[in-house]
Amino acid sequence: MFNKIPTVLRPQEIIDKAFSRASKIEVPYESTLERRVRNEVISRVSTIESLTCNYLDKLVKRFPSSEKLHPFFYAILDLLFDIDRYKISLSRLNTSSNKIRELSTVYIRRVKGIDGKRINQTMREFYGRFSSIINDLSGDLSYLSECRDRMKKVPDINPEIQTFIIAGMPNTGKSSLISALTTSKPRIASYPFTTQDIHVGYRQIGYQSVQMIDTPGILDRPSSERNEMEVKALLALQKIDGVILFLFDHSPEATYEMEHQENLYHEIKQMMSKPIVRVQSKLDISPGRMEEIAVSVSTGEGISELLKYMESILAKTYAR
Ligand SMILES: Nc1nc2c(ncn2[C@@H]2O[C@H](COP(=O)(O)OP(=O)(O)OP(=O)(O)O)[C@@H](O)[C@H]2O)c(=O)[nH]1
Ligand SMILES: [Mg+2]
Repeated sequence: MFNKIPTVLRPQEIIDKAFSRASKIEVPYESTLERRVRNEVISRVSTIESLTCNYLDKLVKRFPSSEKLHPFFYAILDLLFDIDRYKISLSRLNTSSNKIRELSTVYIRRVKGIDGKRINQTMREFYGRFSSIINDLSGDLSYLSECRDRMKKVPDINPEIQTFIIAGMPNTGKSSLISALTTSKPRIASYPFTTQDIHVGYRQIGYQSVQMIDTPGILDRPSSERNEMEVKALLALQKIDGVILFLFDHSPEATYEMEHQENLYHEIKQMMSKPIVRVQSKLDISPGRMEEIAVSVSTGEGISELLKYMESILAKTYAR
Protein backbone atom coordinates (compact mmCIF):
# COMPACT_ATOMS: atom_id res chain seq x y z
CA MET A 1 0.00 0.00 0.00
CA PHE A 2 2.81 2.43 0.79
CA ASN A 3 5.11 1.01 -1.83
CA LYS A 4 3.48 2.68 -4.79
CA ILE A 5 4.49 6.19 -3.88
CA PRO A 6 6.79 7.61 -6.55
CA THR A 7 10.15 9.12 -5.68
CA VAL A 8 9.82 12.71 -4.56
CA LEU A 9 12.04 14.92 -6.66
CA ARG A 10 13.73 18.08 -5.47
CA PRO A 11 12.55 21.40 -6.95
CA GLN A 12 15.64 21.76 -9.13
CA GLU A 13 15.14 18.26 -10.50
CA ILE A 14 11.53 19.01 -11.41
CA ILE A 15 12.55 22.26 -13.09
CA ASP A 16 15.47 20.69 -14.96
CA LYS A 17 13.30 17.87 -16.25
CA ALA A 18 10.65 20.23 -17.51
CA PHE A 19 13.10 22.65 -19.13
CA SER A 20 15.12 19.93 -20.74
CA ARG A 21 12.03 18.36 -22.27
CA ALA A 22 10.85 21.77 -23.41
CA SER A 23 14.19 22.62 -25.00
CA LYS A 24 13.95 19.58 -27.23
CA ILE A 25 10.78 20.79 -28.84
CA GLU A 26 11.09 21.84 -32.44
CA VAL A 27 8.14 22.83 -34.47
CA PRO A 28 8.19 21.60 -38.07
CA TYR A 29 8.24 23.93 -41.02
CA GLU A 30 6.21 27.11 -40.74
CA SER A 31 5.83 29.79 -43.39
CA THR A 32 7.60 32.46 -41.34
CA LEU A 33 10.23 32.43 -38.65
CA GLU A 34 7.96 34.36 -36.32
CA ARG A 35 5.19 31.78 -36.63
CA ARG A 36 7.67 29.07 -35.89
CA VAL A 37 9.04 30.76 -32.81
CA ARG A 38 5.55 31.51 -31.57
CA ASN A 39 4.40 27.93 -31.97
CA GLU A 40 7.54 26.59 -30.45
CA VAL A 41 7.13 28.72 -27.35
CA ILE A 42 3.48 27.77 -26.96
CA SER A 43 4.42 24.17 -27.24
CA ARG A 44 7.21 24.57 -24.68
CA VAL A 45 4.99 26.26 -22.15
CA SER A 46 2.35 23.61 -22.50
CA THR A 47 4.92 20.81 -22.22
CA ILE A 48 6.32 22.28 -19.02
CA GLU A 49 2.82 22.54 -17.67
CA SER A 50 1.70 19.03 -18.53
CA LEU A 51 4.89 17.30 -17.43
CA THR A 52 5.01 19.09 -14.09
CA CYS A 53 1.31 19.03 -13.29
CA ASN A 54 1.09 15.35 -14.12
CA TYR A 55 3.95 14.67 -11.77
CA LEU A 56 2.56 16.78 -8.92
CA ASP A 57 -0.91 15.28 -9.39
CA LYS A 58 0.57 11.81 -9.33
CA LEU A 59 2.27 12.53 -6.02
CA VAL A 60 -0.94 13.88 -4.52
CA LYS A 61 -2.82 10.84 -5.72
CA ARG A 62 -0.34 8.19 -4.65
CA PHE A 63 0.38 9.51 -1.16
CA PRO A 64 -2.55 8.04 0.74
CA SER A 65 -4.95 10.66 1.99
CA SER A 66 -5.03 10.65 5.76
CA GLU A 67 -8.83 10.62 5.80
CA LYS A 68 -8.96 7.32 4.00
CA LEU A 69 -6.37 5.51 6.09
CA HIS A 70 -7.39 2.57 8.21
CA PRO A 71 -7.12 3.56 11.91
CA PHE A 72 -4.23 1.13 12.34
CA PHE A 73 -2.17 2.83 9.64
CA TYR A 74 -3.24 6.24 10.85
CA ALA A 75 -1.95 5.39 14.32
CA ILE A 76 1.33 4.12 12.91
CA LEU A 77 1.88 7.11 10.64
CA ASP A 78 1.02 9.36 13.53
CA LEU A 79 4.01 7.86 15.32
CA LEU A 80 6.29 8.31 12.36
CA PHE A 81 5.63 11.90 11.36
CA ASP A 82 3.35 14.89 11.74
CA ILE A 83 0.19 13.98 9.82
CA ASP A 84 -1.10 17.56 9.81
CA ARG A 85 2.06 18.78 8.18
CA TYR A 86 1.84 15.90 5.70
CA LYS A 87 -1.69 16.96 4.79
CA ILE A 88 -0.69 20.57 4.36
CA SER A 89 2.25 19.65 2.14
CA LEU A 90 0.04 17.54 -0.10
CA SER A 91 -2.52 20.28 -0.41
CA ARG A 92 0.23 22.77 -1.30
CA LEU A 93 1.36 20.48 -4.09
CA ASN A 94 -2.18 20.42 -5.34
CA THR A 95 -2.51 24.19 -5.20
CA SER A 96 0.77 24.66 -7.04
CA SER A 97 -0.29 22.30 -9.75
CA ASN A 98 -3.41 24.40 -10.29
CA LYS A 99 -1.37 27.59 -10.27
CA ILE A 100 0.90 26.23 -12.97
CA ARG A 101 -2.08 25.35 -15.12
CA GLU A 102 -3.47 28.84 -14.78
CA LEU A 103 -0.09 30.37 -15.45
CA SER A 104 0.37 28.38 -18.59
CA THR A 105 -3.08 29.34 -19.88
CA VAL A 106 -2.34 32.99 -19.26
CA TYR A 107 1.06 32.86 -20.95
CA ILE A 108 -0.07 30.90 -23.95
CA ARG A 109 -2.78 33.46 -24.53
CA ARG A 110 -0.24 36.22 -24.15
CA VAL A 111 2.23 34.65 -26.56
CA LYS A 112 -0.50 34.31 -29.15
CA GLY A 113 -1.32 38.00 -28.96
CA ILE A 114 1.99 39.80 -28.62
CA ASP A 115 4.43 41.29 -31.01
CA GLY A 116 6.92 38.80 -32.47
CA LYS A 117 9.91 40.52 -30.87
CA ARG A 118 8.59 40.00 -27.37
CA ILE A 119 7.89 36.29 -27.60
CA ASN A 120 11.19 35.10 -26.17
CA GLN A 121 11.11 37.58 -23.35
CA THR A 122 7.59 36.45 -22.45
CA MET A 123 8.73 32.87 -22.45
CA ARG A 124 11.56 33.69 -20.07
CA GLU A 125 9.09 35.40 -17.81
CA PHE A 126 6.97 32.25 -17.76
CA TYR A 127 10.06 30.16 -16.98
CA GLY A 128 10.86 32.45 -14.07
CA ARG A 129 7.40 32.39 -12.57
CA PHE A 130 7.12 28.64 -13.07
CA SER A 131 10.47 28.08 -11.34
CA SER A 132 9.48 30.19 -8.41
CA ILE A 133 6.25 28.23 -7.86
CA ILE A 134 8.26 25.01 -7.83
CA ASN A 135 11.00 26.42 -5.63
CA ASP A 136 8.38 27.49 -3.12
CA LEU A 137 7.53 23.80 -2.71
CA SER A 138 11.01 23.01 -1.50
CA GLY A 139 10.06 22.43 2.16
CA ASP A 140 6.97 20.43 1.26
CA LEU A 141 8.78 18.20 -1.18
CA SER A 142 11.55 17.41 1.24
CA TYR A 143 9.05 16.72 4.02
CA LEU A 144 7.06 14.37 1.81
CA SER A 145 10.23 12.63 0.75
CA GLU A 146 11.00 12.00 4.41
CA CYS A 147 7.46 10.73 4.98
CA ARG A 148 7.82 8.40 2.03
CA ASP A 149 10.99 6.87 3.46
CA ARG A 150 9.23 6.26 6.74
CA MET A 151 6.10 4.87 5.15
CA LYS A 152 8.12 2.23 3.38
CA LYS A 153 8.89 0.74 6.77
CA VAL A 154 5.28 0.41 7.85
CA PRO A 155 4.41 -3.23 8.46
CA ASP A 156 2.63 -4.91 5.62
CA ILE A 157 -0.42 -5.96 7.59
CA ASN A 158 -3.85 -6.18 6.06
CA PRO A 159 -6.16 -4.70 8.67
CA GLU A 160 -9.22 -5.75 6.71
CA ILE A 161 -8.90 -9.50 7.11
CA GLN A 162 -9.53 -11.59 10.16
CA THR A 163 -6.59 -11.60 12.43
CA PHE A 164 -5.12 -13.51 15.31
CA ILE A 165 -2.43 -11.74 17.26
CA ILE A 166 -0.06 -14.01 19.13
CA ALA A 167 1.08 -12.75 22.51
CA GLY A 168 2.98 -14.14 25.48
CA MET A 169 6.20 -13.65 27.41
CA PRO A 170 9.49 -14.28 25.59
CA ASN A 171 10.31 -17.87 24.75
CA THR A 172 6.78 -19.16 25.27
CA GLY A 173 6.63 -20.55 21.74
CA LYS A 174 4.96 -17.74 19.76
CA SER A 175 7.11 -18.00 16.65
CA SER A 176 6.94 -21.78 16.68
CA LEU A 177 3.17 -21.68 16.90
CA ILE A 178 2.75 -19.24 14.03
CA SER A 179 4.98 -21.41 11.87
CA ALA A 180 2.98 -24.48 12.76
CA LEU A 181 -0.34 -22.80 12.06
CA THR A 182 0.36 -20.97 8.87
CA THR A 183 0.96 -22.43 5.48
CA SER A 184 3.61 -20.26 3.93
CA LYS A 185 6.74 -18.95 5.52
CA PRO A 186 5.68 -15.97 7.58
CA ARG A 187 6.26 -12.64 5.93
CA ILE A 188 8.56 -10.36 7.79
CA ALA A 189 7.77 -6.73 8.32
CA SER A 190 9.48 -4.20 10.47
CA TYR A 191 7.55 -2.35 13.08
CA PRO A 192 8.42 1.16 14.10
CA PHE A 193 10.23 1.54 17.41
CA THR A 194 10.95 -2.07 18.03
CA THR A 195 14.21 -3.69 17.18
CA GLN A 196 12.62 -6.93 16.13
CA ASP A 197 10.58 -7.74 13.07
CA ILE A 198 6.92 -8.59 12.99
CA HIS A 199 6.01 -11.92 11.43
CA VAL A 200 2.81 -12.22 9.52
CA GLY A 201 1.48 -15.61 8.44
CA TYR A 202 -1.62 -16.65 6.53
CA ARG A 203 -3.86 -19.67 6.28
CA GLN A 204 -7.42 -20.72 5.55
CA ILE A 205 -9.62 -21.63 8.47
CA GLY A 206 -12.86 -23.05 7.22
CA TYR A 207 -13.77 -20.79 4.36
CA GLN A 208 -11.95 -17.81 5.72
CA SER A 209 -8.55 -16.37 5.08
CA VAL A 210 -6.90 -15.61 8.32
CA GLN A 211 -3.85 -13.59 9.15
CA MET A 212 -1.67 -14.31 12.16
CA ILE A 213 0.69 -11.77 13.61
CA ASP A 214 3.63 -12.41 15.85
CA THR A 215 4.82 -9.17 17.39
CA PRO A 216 8.08 -9.70 19.21
CA GLY A 217 8.98 -6.89 21.51
CA ILE A 218 5.47 -5.52 21.68
CA LEU A 219 3.17 -7.96 23.39
CA ASP A 220 5.78 -9.79 25.40
CA ARG A 221 6.59 -7.37 28.18
CA PRO A 222 4.79 -5.48 30.90
CA SER A 223 4.13 -1.80 30.22
CA SER A 224 6.49 -0.70 32.92
CA GLU A 225 9.29 -1.89 30.69
CA ARG A 226 8.03 -0.11 27.62
CA ASN A 227 8.96 3.37 26.58
CA GLU A 228 6.37 5.83 25.38
CA MET A 229 6.85 5.01 21.71
CA GLU A 230 6.49 1.30 22.34
CA VAL A 231 3.27 1.89 24.23
CA LYS A 232 1.97 3.86 21.26
CA ALA A 233 3.07 1.13 18.90
CA LEU A 234 1.11 -1.29 21.01
CA LEU A 235 -1.93 0.93 20.98
CA ALA A 236 -1.78 1.08 17.18
CA LEU A 237 -2.12 -2.68 17.18
CA GLN A 238 -5.30 -2.23 19.14
CA LYS A 239 -6.89 -0.73 16.03
CA ILE A 240 -6.73 -4.06 14.27
CA ASP A 241 -9.85 -6.08 14.65
CA GLY A 242 -8.76 -9.42 15.90
CA VAL A 243 -8.45 -12.02 18.58
CA ILE A 244 -5.42 -12.46 20.78
CA LEU A 245 -3.98 -15.90 21.43
CA PHE A 246 -2.04 -15.58 24.64
CA LEU A 247 0.53 -18.31 25.16
CA PHE A 248 1.32 -19.73 28.59
CA ASP A 249 4.39 -21.85 29.07
CA HIS A 250 3.77 -24.17 32.01
CA SER A 251 6.79 -26.34 31.27
CA PRO A 252 9.77 -26.52 33.58
CA GLU A 253 11.75 -24.83 30.80
CA ALA A 254 9.65 -21.70 31.00
CA THR A 255 11.80 -18.61 31.18
CA TYR A 256 9.29 -16.71 33.29
CA GLU A 257 7.33 -17.79 36.29
CA MET A 258 3.58 -18.15 36.07
CA GLU A 259 3.06 -15.02 38.10
CA HIS A 260 4.80 -12.90 35.45
CA GLN A 261 2.94 -14.60 32.66
CA GLU A 262 -0.40 -14.00 34.40
CA ASN A 263 0.42 -10.35 35.04
CA LEU A 264 1.18 -9.76 31.40
CA TYR A 265 -1.96 -11.62 30.39
CA HIS A 266 -4.14 -9.37 32.53
CA GLU A 267 -2.39 -6.26 31.41
CA ILE A 268 -2.77 -7.07 27.73
CA LYS A 269 -6.34 -8.14 28.21
CA GLN A 270 -7.07 -4.73 29.67
CA MET A 271 -5.04 -2.66 27.27
CA MET A 272 -6.06 -4.27 24.04
CA SER A 273 -9.77 -4.57 24.75
CA LYS A 274 -10.32 -7.41 22.36
CA PRO A 275 -11.11 -11.09 22.80
CA ILE A 276 -8.19 -12.96 24.31
CA VAL A 277 -7.76 -16.72 24.46
CA ARG A 278 -5.46 -18.57 26.86
CA VAL A 279 -3.39 -21.19 25.08
CA GLN A 280 -0.95 -23.48 26.80
CA SER A 281 2.18 -24.14 24.73
CA LYS A 282 4.78 -26.94 24.91
CA LEU A 283 2.25 -29.48 26.16
CA ASP A 284 4.73 -32.30 25.43
CA ILE A 285 7.13 -31.12 28.12
CA SER A 286 4.57 -29.71 30.55
CA PRO A 287 3.51 -31.54 33.71
CA GLY A 288 -0.03 -31.69 32.38
CA ARG A 289 -2.90 -29.88 30.83
CA MET A 290 -3.36 -26.64 32.74
CA GLU A 291 -5.41 -24.61 30.26
CA GLU A 292 -8.53 -25.51 28.40
CA ILE A 293 -6.64 -25.21 25.15
CA ALA A 294 -3.22 -26.80 25.11
CA VAL A 295 -0.90 -27.56 22.22
CA SER A 296 2.47 -28.94 21.40
CA VAL A 297 4.15 -27.77 18.26
CA SER A 298 6.68 -30.58 18.63
CA THR A 299 4.19 -33.45 18.61
CA GLY A 300 1.29 -31.70 16.89
CA GLU A 301 -0.96 -32.54 19.79
CA GLY A 302 -3.83 -30.11 20.23
CA ILE A 303 -3.15 -28.21 17.01
CA SER A 304 -6.26 -29.35 15.18
CA GLU A 305 -8.36 -28.65 18.28
CA LEU A 306 -6.89 -25.18 18.44
CA LEU A 307 -7.78 -24.61 14.79
CA LYS A 308 -11.33 -25.77 15.42
CA TYR A 309 -11.54 -23.46 18.36
CA MET A 310 -10.24 -20.58 16.23
CA GLU A 311 -12.87 -21.35 13.64
CA SER A 312 -15.60 -21.18 16.25
CA ILE A 313 -14.24 -17.88 17.53
CA LEU A 314 -14.29 -16.49 14.01
CA ALA A 315 -17.88 -17.55 13.62
CA LYS A 316 -18.79 -15.82 16.88
CA THR A 317 -16.65 -12.73 16.54
CA TYR A 318 -17.41 -11.93 12.96
CA ALA A 319 -20.99 -13.09 12.77
CA ARG A 320 -22.41 -9.62 12.79
N1 LIG B 1 9.24 -29.14 23.52
C1 LIG B 1 8.69 -28.10 22.91
N2 LIG B 1 9.42 -27.01 22.66
C2 LIG B 1 8.84 -25.98 22.05
C3 LIG B 1 7.50 -26.01 21.65
N3 LIG B 1 7.20 -24.82 21.06
C4 LIG B 1 8.31 -24.08 21.09
N4 LIG B 1 9.32 -24.77 21.70
C5 LIG B 1 10.69 -24.30 21.94
O1 LIG B 1 10.67 -23.17 22.78
C6 LIG B 1 11.68 -22.25 22.42
C7 LIG B 1 11.05 -20.90 22.17
O2 LIG B 1 10.17 -20.97 21.06
P1 LIG B 1 9.85 -19.71 20.17
O3 LIG B 1 8.81 -20.14 19.22
O4 LIG B 1 11.08 -19.10 19.63
O5 LIG B 1 9.24 -18.75 21.27
P2 LIG B 1 8.86 -17.22 21.14
O6 LIG B 1 7.74 -16.98 22.07
O7 LIG B 1 8.68 -16.86 19.73
O8 LIG B 1 10.17 -16.53 21.70
P3 LIG B 1 10.56 -14.99 21.56
O9 LIG B 1 10.35 -14.60 20.15
O10 LIG B 1 11.98 -14.95 21.98
O11 LIG B 1 9.69 -14.24 22.51
C8 LIG B 1 12.35 -22.83 21.19
O12 LIG B 1 13.51 -23.46 21.58
C9 LIG B 1 11.33 -23.83 20.65
O13 LIG B 1 11.93 -24.87 19.96
C10 LIG B 1 6.75 -27.21 21.90
O14 LIG B 1 5.57 -27.34 21.58
N5 LIG B 1 7.40 -28.20 22.55
MG1 LIG C 1 9.63 -15.34 18.53
